[in-house]
Amino acid sequence: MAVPVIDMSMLDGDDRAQTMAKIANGCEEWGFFQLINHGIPVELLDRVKKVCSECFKLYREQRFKDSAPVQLLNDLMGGKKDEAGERLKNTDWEDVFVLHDTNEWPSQPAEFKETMKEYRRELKKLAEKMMEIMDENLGLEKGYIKKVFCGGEGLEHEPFFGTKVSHYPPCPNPDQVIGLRAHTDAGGVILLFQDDKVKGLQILKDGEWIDVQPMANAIVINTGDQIEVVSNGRYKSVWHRVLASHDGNRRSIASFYNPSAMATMTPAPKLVGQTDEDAQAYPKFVFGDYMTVYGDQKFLPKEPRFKAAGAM
Ligand SMILES: O=C(O)CCC(=O)C(=O)O
Ligand SMILES: [Fe+2]
Repeated sequence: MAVPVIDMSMLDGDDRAQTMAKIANGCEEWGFFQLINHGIPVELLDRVKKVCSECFKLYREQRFKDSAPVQLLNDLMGGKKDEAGERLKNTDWEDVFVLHDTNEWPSQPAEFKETMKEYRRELKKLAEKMMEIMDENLGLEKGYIKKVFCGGEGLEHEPFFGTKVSHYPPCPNPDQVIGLRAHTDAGGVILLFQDDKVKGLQILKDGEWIDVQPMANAIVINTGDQIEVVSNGRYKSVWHRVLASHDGNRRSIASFYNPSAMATMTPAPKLVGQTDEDAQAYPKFVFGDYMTVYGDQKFLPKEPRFKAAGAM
């Protein structure tokens, strides 16, 4: 069983209908799929890999070696079993920093900022294209999901677009700590450029953890909690996690296209009906409130989060 791989270039030709159906299936049955021939130049992806790896070496590697997870694992292996073991359960073996439109970015290597700016511009366009494909597959008007993310009719809040640059350094004891604990993503559409050699990402499918297989130059798409809400549950936000590994420093660059904090989230009225099957399955809430709840409950099931945000 493998996550679907979809050739996006097929959307332009005679196979459009079939490709749209594959994407619909990816959203409905998997919540994750890999895009190939997505139009992001391989030359740009190569530069992104290079600047992110260099940036890790320059600023992050030593910092990671001094970090709490490394200390805790040392303690555990040195015999402090109970205390360190318990704390490691609430830790991720991950180095991470986030880029968005208004924060400060690393200034080295020299090409970092320019490369990542170009990459984010391309990825944001790809996210919007995927959202239009979802509009069409769900029978919503073109631009519906984006409009909701901007706060609805007549409102023009900026959706949030963030890029998380992660490394999962080699771990001497991957049985004792996980790369990133299991969770579902809070926001809208997530576009992941994962390492083409070192695996680690897994999704929960029919009760089993399965690998999202590394594939050179593919972009992995997954749908977050807010796509689940707008689609009234037709599209699911799926549990996933990252395993730590003994060898290799896994690089992964995840871009998040999320609603504005001010946007009101609720299932699209067109997708809500009168029968038990299509009754409204999610409350109405403000996305900023959802993020407050998510901050405390990221690694817990999502249903209580919807409920808590709806009550705020
Ligand atoms: O690193 C990955 O492959 C996944 C990261 C992830 O799931 C997240 O940042 O939410
Ligand atoms: Fe995630």
